[in-house]
Amino acid sequence: MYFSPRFRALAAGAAFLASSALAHAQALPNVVILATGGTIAGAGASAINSATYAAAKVGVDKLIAGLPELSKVANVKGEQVFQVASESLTDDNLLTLAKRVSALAKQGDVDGIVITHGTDTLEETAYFLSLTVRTAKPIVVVGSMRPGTALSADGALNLYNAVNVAGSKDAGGKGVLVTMNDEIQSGRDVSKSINIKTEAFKSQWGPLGMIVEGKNYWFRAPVKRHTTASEFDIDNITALPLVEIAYGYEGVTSTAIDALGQSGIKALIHAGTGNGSVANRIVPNLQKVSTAGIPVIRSSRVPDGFVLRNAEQPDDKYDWVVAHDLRPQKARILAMVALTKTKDTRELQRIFWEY
Ligand code: DAS
Repeated sequence: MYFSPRFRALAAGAAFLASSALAHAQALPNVVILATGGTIAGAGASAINSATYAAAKVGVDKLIAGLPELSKVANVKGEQVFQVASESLTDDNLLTLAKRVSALAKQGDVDGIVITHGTDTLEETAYFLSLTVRTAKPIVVVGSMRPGTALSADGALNLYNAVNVAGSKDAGGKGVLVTMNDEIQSGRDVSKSINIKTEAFKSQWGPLGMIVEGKNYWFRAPVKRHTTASEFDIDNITALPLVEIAYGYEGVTSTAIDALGQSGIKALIHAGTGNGSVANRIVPNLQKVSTAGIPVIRSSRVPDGFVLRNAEQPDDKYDWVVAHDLRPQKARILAMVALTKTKDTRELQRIFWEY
């Protein structure tokens, strides 16, 4: 078969381009994006609607197609796990998501995982994954405060940063991470602290690092147990025990505590005032919960600081557990996970010191 010099030159050029593209793809990390909904998948009626919009509208393939820069930093695949606003996620959703993350993390052709998520309960999902997914590969949870249709939307850069971090070898072994507003936060420490600004996610212990133009700058590493150092494994968890939160405030009555104590919960988080303090008139009600075999865990409604054991409340005397620096919603996540192994209050207190 005769081929003209021109044809042979074109064929050689095409082969070179194909091999270069393959080499480029092979050089890039493989990152899977698991989409669950939220504002990062939201859409508003006009560009000025930065706060009025519908969450969980845009599919993962459209999110990826709308960000061609991703293909320069990773080979990206998307999966639509859920399409909901995160305030509506359930404990069963948490189990499903974590099991999918765990399965993907075991695959040799997956280098990192990104979860796009609503910002309302992003902090709980990130902590749950950090406690239960046994992998040293980067897992990054990301959301946005504005929908992609809004002026100065933050989702695109947050997602670009998340994929960059998930594909970075130096992001491994740091627990589950959260990339919001140029910062790389610890999934354990971070909470949504402001509900109408893009600089919404804070940790009282500060971010682990920052990401600028696709480069990670690290300033600290987590010291609490997580992922491969965790004693918990999502592959061995089939259900999460029911744990609820009772809020403390001036004039509080025992109505909520009494009702929760009868509701079949397996632990009660008390979001107390100040140092996790409990109004003296409801101590007997909490003691009734404890003596019913339901561990009482003292957290605080105060965002920062940490609850001291036996400081203003006699925890040893009442056999209560303290949640340390965990906000009530985070304490609930750890309590659910811990209760899959033990309800012994001394063991629970150890777990709250270590995770
Ligand atoms: N409703 C919020 C949520 O899905 C929207 C957001 O901020 O992501 O968490």
